[in-house]
Amino acid sequence: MSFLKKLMVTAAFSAAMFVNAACAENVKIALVVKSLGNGFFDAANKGAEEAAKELGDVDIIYTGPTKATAEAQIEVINSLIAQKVNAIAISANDADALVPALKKAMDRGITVISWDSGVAPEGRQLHLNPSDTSLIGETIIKLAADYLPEGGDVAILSASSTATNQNAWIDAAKKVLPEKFPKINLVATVYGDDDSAKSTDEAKGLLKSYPNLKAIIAPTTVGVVAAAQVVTDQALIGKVNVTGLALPSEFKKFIDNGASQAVALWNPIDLGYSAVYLAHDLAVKKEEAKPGATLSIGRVGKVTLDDTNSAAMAPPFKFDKSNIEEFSKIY
Ligand code: RAM
Repeated sequence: MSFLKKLMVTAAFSAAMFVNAACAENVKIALVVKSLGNGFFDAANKGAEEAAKELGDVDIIYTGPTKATAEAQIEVINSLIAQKVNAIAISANDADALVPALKKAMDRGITVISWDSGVAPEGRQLHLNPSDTSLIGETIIKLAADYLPEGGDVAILSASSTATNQNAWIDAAKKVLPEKFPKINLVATVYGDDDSAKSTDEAKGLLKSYPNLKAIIAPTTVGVVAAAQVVTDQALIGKVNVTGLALPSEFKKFIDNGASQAVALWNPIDLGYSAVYLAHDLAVKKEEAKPGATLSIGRVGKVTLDDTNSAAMAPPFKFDKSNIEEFSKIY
C-alpha cells in the first residue's frame, strides 16, 4: 500500500472510530407522548430538541402511539427497552397501567420520568407538572365563570377518561366549584380521547343533551379546537363560549371569530425542554431524584421535588384578543 493510501485508510478508520465513540457516549432519551399528531406534543418536542442541542450529548427519540391509550404506550415502552435507550420521559395515558412496563425499564437501568401527565410514583423516578394542579383546576372554571356573570350550565370535554393530568385538573375544578363559583352548574363531563373526530362527536352530544349550555370547558388542546369548531359550525357563537387549555397557534381563529373569549396554557416548549434536561441529568447521574431535592433545568431555572418526587413549573397564562396573535407565533 502506498504511503498516501495508508494515510487515507488510517484517517478514514480514525474518523469512523470517532463517530462511533461520539454515538456511544450520547444519551438516548425517548420523549414518549400520549399520541402522535398532537400539536401540543410537537411543540414540546421542539423544546426537547433545544435541550438536546444545549446539552450536546443527547439523541432524542420522539415517539408515541397513534391512539392515546395505555395499551399502545406499553408497546412503545417495550420497544424502547429492547432498543436500550438510556432514558424514557413519558406523558402517560394512565397512571397505573404503565407501571409494570416502566418498572421493567428501570430494572434494566433505564432512567424513567413522567411529565405533563403523570405515572404513579412506583413507576417513575420523578414527575414534572406543567403547573400547580389546583391552580389549573381553578383556572379552567374561572375562564368560563368570568364570562358568565349570571352563572349557568357548563360541561367539560376532556381527553381520555384515564389521563392522569386531565383527571387531576377536573377533580381540582370540582373541589373549588361550590364555594368559589356557586352560580356555575357543571352538568356533565365527557371524553374525546384527544382524538379530533371523537371530540367533535362528544361536543355535538353535549350541545344536543344540554340545550341551555353556556360554556364548554375543554382542558385539552385537541378537545378545545374540536368544540370551538362545532360551536362555529352550528352558529352558536355568542350563545356557547368554548374555553379551556389551548395552543394559541391552533386556537387563534376561535378567539378571532368569537367562539371563545379566552383560554389558557403554559409554555409547551419549556415543558419538553425541562423534561429532557431532567431525564438527562438523572441518566448521567448528575442529579438524584429524592424528596426535597432542587434540580436545575438550564435556561428554565430550578424545580424542587415534593414528597412524591413531583415538581411543578410556572402558572398558566391567559390568552384572549389582546395577546393571542403574539403567542400564536411561538407555540
Ligand atoms: C392535550 C394533551 C396534554 C395536555 C394538553 C393541555 O394536548 O391532553 O396532555 O397537557 O392537552
